[in-house]
Amino acid sequence: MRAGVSCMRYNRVAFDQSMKTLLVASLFASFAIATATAELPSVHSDFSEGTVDGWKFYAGGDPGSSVAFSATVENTHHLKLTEGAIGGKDFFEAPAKFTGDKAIYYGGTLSFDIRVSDASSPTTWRDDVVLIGANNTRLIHTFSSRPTVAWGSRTISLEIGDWYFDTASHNPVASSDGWAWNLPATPPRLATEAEIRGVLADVKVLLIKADHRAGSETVYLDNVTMIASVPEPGASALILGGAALAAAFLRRRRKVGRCNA
Ligand SMILES: [Ca+2]
Repeated sequence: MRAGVSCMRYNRVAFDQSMKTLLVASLFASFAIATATAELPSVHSDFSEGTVDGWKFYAGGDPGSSVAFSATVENTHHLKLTEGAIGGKDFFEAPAKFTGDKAIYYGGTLSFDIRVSDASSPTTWRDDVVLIGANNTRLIHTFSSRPTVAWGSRTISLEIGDWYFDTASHNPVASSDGWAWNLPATPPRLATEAEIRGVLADVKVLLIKADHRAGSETVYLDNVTMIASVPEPGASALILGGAALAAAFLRRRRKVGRCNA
């Protein structure tokens, strides 16, 4: 009899605790699901604010070249680089939001829209996109086709297979500012996963080439987007926390079930 009363009291307390746990677990679970189904971390420049959004002309190209916001042509609100002279190799340089610790972007993508004012007399330069990491380590991507006078979208995987690896010392031709941009006709080799992760862990510079022909030109850029392949570490911890609470609730329910039996 005493054992029965004790078990009833235990059941009531256990039931109350279970309900509280269920409530907390539900809140946690819904928050975790909302977080997990939310968009993956990303960085974006679509120039919709009507500014260059921090993008600039990479020093080392033509002294007379410049990067500016442009609202003309068909892609309203984009970036354009106008070559002031024929000579150095010009790049768009991404703002700070595209640099720093981008480790969670391994396995993600980098994409953008690009077009050129004149596709004649293409150069043989092969470094279409360059990611510079610590100690001048560089990941170099080469387009399989040239940009054209019409807007075209490019998507590059931030993982093994799409990036060549190089360091300044491996490059045979150096430009005047000490960087070596002119790759040999055959890029050195594909970057390894460790090398790509190494550069993404500490991105110093992201460059997109704006020099695609032997002669002056204007290059247009829009919708630059980096998307990660995994949620932020904080979101993962939240999901694990929700799962742990749900597990604790299930354990407690089983205990109550045994008392009733
Ligand atoms: Ca735009």
